[in-house]
Amino acid sequence: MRLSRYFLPVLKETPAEAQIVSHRLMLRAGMIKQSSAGIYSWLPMGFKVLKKIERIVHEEQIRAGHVPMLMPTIQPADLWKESGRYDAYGAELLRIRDRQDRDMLYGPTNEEMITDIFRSHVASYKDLPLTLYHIQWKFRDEMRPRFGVMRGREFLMKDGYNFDLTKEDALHAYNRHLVSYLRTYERMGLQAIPMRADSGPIGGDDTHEFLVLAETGESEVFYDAEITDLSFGDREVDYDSVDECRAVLEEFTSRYARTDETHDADEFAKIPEARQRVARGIEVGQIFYFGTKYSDAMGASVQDADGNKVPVHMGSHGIGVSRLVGAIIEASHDENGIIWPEGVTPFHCGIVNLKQGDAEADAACENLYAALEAEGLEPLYDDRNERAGGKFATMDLIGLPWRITVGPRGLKNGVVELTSRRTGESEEMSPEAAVARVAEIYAAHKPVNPGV
Ligand code: 5CA
Repeated sequence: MRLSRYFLPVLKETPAEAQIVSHRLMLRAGMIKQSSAGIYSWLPMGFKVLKKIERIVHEEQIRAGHVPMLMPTIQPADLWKESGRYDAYGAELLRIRDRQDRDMLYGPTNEEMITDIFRSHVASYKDLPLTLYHIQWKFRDEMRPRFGVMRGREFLMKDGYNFDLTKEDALHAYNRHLVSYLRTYERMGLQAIPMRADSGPIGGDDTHEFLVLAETGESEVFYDAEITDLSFGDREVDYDSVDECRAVLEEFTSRYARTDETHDADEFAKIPEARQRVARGIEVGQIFYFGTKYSDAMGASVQDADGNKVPVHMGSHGIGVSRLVGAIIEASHDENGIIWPEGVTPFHCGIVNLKQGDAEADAACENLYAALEAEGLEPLYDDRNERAGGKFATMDLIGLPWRITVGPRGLKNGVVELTSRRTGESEEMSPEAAVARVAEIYAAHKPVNPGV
């Protein structure tokens, strides 16, 4: 993409309404525009990051054996009356009436709808286990939408639902989700810690939230410092193996780590004092096992091997896709702007032309652009007639992890400059070497297809 043809409405001033750094940077970098409280348009660069996150979520869900689909945003109220949540959910549920006077709602989550789909089409234990998921916009009429996309009213969520014959099978689905989530967040450059939480309006006894530690997080968390030494890395886990998934769950959940909702001061006190941590975190996902809550209420059962009709055991599992954009920025920025992890960066590499209009500099930039594209990478070329200082400031603000700077002086010696946004370190090398280096860096983050 050439910046002169893109739509990147960066702001010079820091917007007064934004209280936390990710919200400020998303506005300043021209990623989002508020349309009304807690509802945003995703401008081109914000949209690109959102799609990259979505793509990683899809890839890891499919790797875990979960099946993608799409349910509508608007749901009939009747389904929610069946489960009892139409009244129980409270004011966060946006109730709508259509022209036929039918009660509808904008879905805040999809347990009822997926249970309805399941009961209409599945009748035998032979069709289990099954996990269906979608990535769809949700609406919750939050009392206090704030912090930009962090607590929106309209937000994008991955929500998945497992259907199993027995509690043991459903607990395996729970563990499998935990493993796949660890892998998902790791690919986004995040450490997200599973913590014992409260299940709220979704219901059930077993639930973990995944929290990214950040001072601006909305949740207060209590944990054993040893937990931050754990890293999932790029290990391969056999998702069909009950033992392998359980081993990962035990490794990542055996130490004390809880949100304030489930915090137990006596248990916490048993941790050696030097390891006790009280901090704040951003909830980027949550997994639930709620047994037969919805299948009992809505008659979702299958025939078991003996011919008995039994209700299915279920769980639901969410990832805050749009919230993750903010969470990643909270975890990765400096005073000059965003620092995207390679896995989610909107463009792989910036190209800054120090002397636009200089025949040699222009040609070198065009060649770099073509060579990066030939490697399957997406460069963002700042080809505007602007001063170098302004171009650098924009690149730092929008946070591409790598930048190649091209100027007449370097070109005389056959070199360009490759700069890391994270460390600020620069190295001179030939244009070919710079392209090869950038391609090598991204080999571990194989370029992601836009869209699904
Ligand atoms: N049905 C279950 C799991 S599919 C569910 O709705 N879980 S949830 O309520 O925990 O939401 C899943 C994730 O969506 C949360 O972990 C959080 O990351 C994200 N989320 C929830 N509310 C908001 C909001 N108002 N704005 C942005 N993201 C949100």
